[in-house]
Amino acid sequence: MNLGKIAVIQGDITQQKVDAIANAANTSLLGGGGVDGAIHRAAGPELLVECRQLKGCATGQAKITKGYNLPAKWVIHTVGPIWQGGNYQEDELLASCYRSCLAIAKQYEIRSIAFPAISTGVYGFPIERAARIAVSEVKKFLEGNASVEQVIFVCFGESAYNSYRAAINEILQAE
Ligand code: AR6
Repeated sequence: MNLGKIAVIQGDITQQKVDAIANAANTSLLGGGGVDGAIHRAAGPELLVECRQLKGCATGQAKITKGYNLPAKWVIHTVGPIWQGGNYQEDELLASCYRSCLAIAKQYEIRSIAFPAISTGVYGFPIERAARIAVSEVKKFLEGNASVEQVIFVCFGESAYNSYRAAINEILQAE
């Protein structure tokens, strides 16, 4: 599915040939399971060495490193909220992750960026709700910034893909 600057695909984010990939990390930035583990494995041990120097990252914020052995030049590490039922600023913190990653992308003149479905794995954020937040934050950013030319949502599996397609139909095509 490709709508101008925004694309949704099923696949593995570590394989994406883009300027930057986002990582769904934790506040330590020292690696973990899920997409974080996959990114560290594919990038190689130098990624952890650079991450150690960053001294962690707050929830909703983002920090950049090089991509090392990844096809992507950069990794933008962000920390999504842990879902606690929806009354603990989870929506706003997740939106802040996308905004923070895109602000860094702009600063580094990154033209293409791929995002995983931040917080929707171990952190338990409902995928449909997360997809709507992701799509609407990216849409808002692209409307105000011309430097980023391509945003790819990389879905791990068909059900995430379907959630993103639904969000895109709702948010982008409702105009
Ligand atoms: N490519 C694209 N998406 C992936 C990949 C991949 N290779 N692998 C998993 N996903 P999660 P979170 C999807 O749990 O919920 C880590 O341990 C996955 O299906 O990786 O933000 C961190 O260190 C899901 O849709 O991240 C933190 O401790 C999405 O990526 C914690 O997990 C996010 O799932 C962060 O939890």
